[in-house]
Amino acid sequence: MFSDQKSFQETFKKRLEQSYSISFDDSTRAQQFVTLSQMVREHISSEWIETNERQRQEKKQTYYLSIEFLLGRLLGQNLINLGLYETIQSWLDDIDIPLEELEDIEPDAGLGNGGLGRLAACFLDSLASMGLPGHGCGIRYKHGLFEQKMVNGFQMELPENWLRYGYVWEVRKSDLTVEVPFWGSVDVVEREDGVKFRHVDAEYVKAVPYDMPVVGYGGKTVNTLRLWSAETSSFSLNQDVLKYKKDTEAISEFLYPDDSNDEGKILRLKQQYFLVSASIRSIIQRHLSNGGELRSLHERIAIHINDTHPVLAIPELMRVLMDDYQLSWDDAWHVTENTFAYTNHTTLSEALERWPIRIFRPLLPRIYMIIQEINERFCKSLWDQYPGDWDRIERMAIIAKDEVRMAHLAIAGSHSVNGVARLHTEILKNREMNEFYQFQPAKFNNKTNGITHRRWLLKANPELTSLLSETIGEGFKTDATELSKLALYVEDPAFLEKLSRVKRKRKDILTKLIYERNGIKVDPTSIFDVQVKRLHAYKRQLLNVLHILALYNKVKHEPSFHMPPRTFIFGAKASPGYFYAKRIIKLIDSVAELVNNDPETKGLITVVFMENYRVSLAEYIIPAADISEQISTASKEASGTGNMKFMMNGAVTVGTLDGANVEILEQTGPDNIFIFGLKAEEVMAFDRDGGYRSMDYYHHDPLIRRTLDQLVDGTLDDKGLFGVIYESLLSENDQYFVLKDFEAYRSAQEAAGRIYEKNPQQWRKMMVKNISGSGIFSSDRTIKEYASEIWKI
Ligand code: 26W
Repeated sequence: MFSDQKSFQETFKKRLEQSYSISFDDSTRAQQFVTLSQMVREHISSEWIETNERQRQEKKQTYYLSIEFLLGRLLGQNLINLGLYETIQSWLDDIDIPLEELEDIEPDAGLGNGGLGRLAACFLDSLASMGLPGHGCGIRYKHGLFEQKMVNGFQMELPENWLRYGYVWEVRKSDLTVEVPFWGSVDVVEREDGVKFRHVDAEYVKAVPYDMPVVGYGGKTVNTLRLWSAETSSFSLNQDVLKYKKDTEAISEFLYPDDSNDEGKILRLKQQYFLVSASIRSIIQRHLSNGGELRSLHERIAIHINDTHPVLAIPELMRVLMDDYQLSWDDAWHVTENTFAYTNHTTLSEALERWPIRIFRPLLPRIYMIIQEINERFCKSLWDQYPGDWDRIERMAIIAKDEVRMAHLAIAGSHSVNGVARLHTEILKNREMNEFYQFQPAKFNNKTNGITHRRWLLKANPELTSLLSETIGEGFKTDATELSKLALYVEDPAFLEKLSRVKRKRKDILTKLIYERNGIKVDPTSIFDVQVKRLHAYKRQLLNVLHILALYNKVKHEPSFHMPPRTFIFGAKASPGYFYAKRIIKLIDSVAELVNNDPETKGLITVVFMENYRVSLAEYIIPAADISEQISTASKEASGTGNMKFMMNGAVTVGTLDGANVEILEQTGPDNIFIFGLKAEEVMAFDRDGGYRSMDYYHHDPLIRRTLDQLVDGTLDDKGLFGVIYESLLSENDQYFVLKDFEAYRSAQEAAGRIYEKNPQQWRKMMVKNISGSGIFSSDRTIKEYASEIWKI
């Protein structure tokens, strides 16, 4: 099919005509996209089968359980990983089809929200690319993360619909369907070998797997991402069939359904159990069919729990081993503890999952019982270590205060607990999880996040990829640490010139896209200053936008003030129920209105909010950035992964010493990054002891005062829209230290602008240092660490 141009073109045309009963000349880009993708999928299938066969012999496999997989588009990436991209591009070109246009037809598989889901996708790519036996398990949401529509500067949410035209990359495997029980009660059965339990009168939901191929670079390994879809089961005899159908299908309908009421909470809990119950049983079936023993399951299988969402896998494995296969508690626990490893992705306490017992117990009666038993044994072991310390035991218990604490269950049931950047892991050990760390220090370890350079460099930035290839050879494609070779060229003017031409090319492409999408003409010679990530108070998009407003004020009121032209680019979705975050989006829009249209700042300050930020948009934005905004309140960002993507594409970071920025600084050196603001220690000291008064900054800094006043004096709107933001900064004492860090941020930005404008050669060297230091942030490095230190694969 892909062996020579002629047979490729013939097959392509013939299949197009046969599938759509249409002549090739009349076919649409969408039809061409589907046809090409189907051909690629078929091409993959033999390697896919072979990988499966090979892995049956493998000593040990990993399963990565995650409620999110943020894959983005697959056609282009698969072609790259198969080594076919450029070939197919030219063969299609020959029949007047631009491959990029076909790629643009593909909807993003947007089954995730942010960093956690994208990390899971990068990990799958690295596992397959390094030939490791590692598979993903997730949910096939009918609708991924909502589509963001901007209406008068307000975010509106539309249901996303990636399956609308069918999805070429999946294979439905009805024969591997699993039944998942909910509700009902637990029966006690007396048997010769003791008391056994049985979940009875349950309502069953059918979990149907859809498999997606995960093609590794070089095409030798094709792993599997198995996504489960919920369907009605004939095992359930229901009074109210329509209600049962609706309730069942809701399980795999939406990612993160609204959980502000009990009904929503039940649905989320159902999703979590649905994912883990189906996954655990399919993992065990496969293990047994390979001739494996259950007592030594942990020697053949490692299961990773991505944050707490899949943590019910722990009691579920216990249940299956005991109730279905008659293992004793102790044997089952030994297997379970040694099978699971858990990653924490946040220190924000509001994101730590806890389920009210009143919701949990009726929905999952047998699982609840097992968690009670785990809790009792866990508390007993705490008692042995800390006799009489009731308070500590209550703080550490898995069930307490009428709630099930998912993180505590994860720690108790796993042999490994890791954070996602060095600073984050230290904070877990010393603060958030300190008592657990004291109790079992050996469990805790760090695995600094990474990103797959195959998507974020080879795919997203072909221009930079070719320049790198011609400069340092192709080795970096398989071993990203070879990017360090680039450091040799930091003084090479010819290379620096080429590098800046590549950046300019990417900026031109983005400039065109911004014009198409936003109708705004931006200047590609201006500084592209970019902040794209989930909208959250701790990430401080607010600091960025207030700084823009302050610059506007300086231009208007300080005659001697000078700044180089800047284009501030934002992309962010706010969680639908997160009122404050949505208001910040509106603020960005209002500031854009003001500065983009004022004759005094027009062309000097431009603000662009790009709608519906997602993986495929990130692939356009990141390669075009000059400045990467990583400005979270220190101690709050677990790691960040966008920071790494920007660095690898030659953007220079303006950032706080938070998350992985700390490790980025080590790679670039202090002269090639703009670090500012409070340190994590200082933030945590203020959080603990108080002593910060935001009002002082308002009173003592005229620029801050003028800027904040504009939130409420009608400059931006006359309906009082931004009062809540004003209040959060002043009457609510600025929880995220926006005002405290303001001056340091302003001055870091000024320093960056000065170098960009006055010393472009130095700026280019900074770009080189960022690219050459970024290899360590390939997820290949991260996955090697997981594989050797945690999974032992
Ligand atoms: C509904 C519960 C819940 C809470 C928080 C779901 C999802 C979240 C976040 C969106 C989780 C997340 O994406 N965390 C990010 O994980 C990245 C990968 O480790 C880190 O780089 C980011 O710092 C962290 O915020």
